[in-house]
Amino acid sequence: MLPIMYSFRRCPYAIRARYTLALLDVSVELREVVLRSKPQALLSLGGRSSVPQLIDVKGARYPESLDIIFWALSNSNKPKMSCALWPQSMVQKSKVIAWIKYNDHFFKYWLDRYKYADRFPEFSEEYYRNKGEVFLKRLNKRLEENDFLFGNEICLADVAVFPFVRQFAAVRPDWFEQSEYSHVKTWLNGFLNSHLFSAIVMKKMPAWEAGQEVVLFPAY
Ligand SMILES: N[C@@H](CCC(=O)N[C@@H](CS)C(=O)NCC(=O)O)C(=O)O
Repeated sequence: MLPIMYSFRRCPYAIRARYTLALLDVSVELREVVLRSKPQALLSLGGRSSVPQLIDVKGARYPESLDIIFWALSNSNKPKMSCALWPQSMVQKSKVIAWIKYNDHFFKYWLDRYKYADRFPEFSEEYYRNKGEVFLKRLNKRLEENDFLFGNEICLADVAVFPFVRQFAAVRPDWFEQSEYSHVKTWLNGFLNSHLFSAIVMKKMPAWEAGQEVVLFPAY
C-alpha cells in the first residue's frame, strides 16, 4: 500500500509538491482531481478539500502543499538532496521559509489579480503586474550571482516559488519574454525545460476514478 496524493496537474501548489516528491524520489499513488467535480473519496475526508492533499499509509492527513513537502523530506532516502532542499542551519531555514511566505502571501495575491484582472476592475492589469514585479525584481537580484535562490544548488524556496512565477509569465508571455528579468527567465527555463518537469511532474493523466488501477508517482 502507498500513500495517496490528490493532485491537480496545473495547480502551482500541487506542482511544488510533485516536484519535491520527484526530486526526493518518494513514491505515492497519484489521484488526479477535476476541481469542479471532486471525487467522493476526497470530499469525504471533510474540511477544505483543496489539492494537493496526502494521506499516508497510517491514515494521517497532510492537507497543504508545505505539509506534503516536509512529509516527503522525512520519508526520503536521498540525504544529499534533502540537505540541499532544506539546509541544516536554522538561520538558512528561516530565510527559506521567509521566501516561501513572501511568495504565498504577497506574490500570489498580485498574481491572482494580474491573471484575472477582469474580475478585479478597481485597477488595470498593468497595475497588478507592476505590483507583482516588486517580487520579480527581488528574485532577479537574488539570482544575479547564483543559479538558485540560496546558492548554486536547488533548495525548497526555488521549488516552492517557481510554479507561481510560471503562472505569472504565462499571463502575457510576450511581455515576460521582453522583460528585464533575465536571471528569472534563465532560472524559470531551467525548471520548465527539464525532463523532470515536462515528462514526470507535468505528465498528463486522466481524472482518477474509484476502483481504477493505481497510478504511481514519480514514474520514470
Ligand atoms: N494552501 C494550500 C492551497 C491549495 C489550493 O488553493 N489549491 C487549489 C488549486 S490550485 C484548490 O484546491 N482549489 C479548490 C478548492 O480550494 O476547493 C496549499 O498549500 O496546498
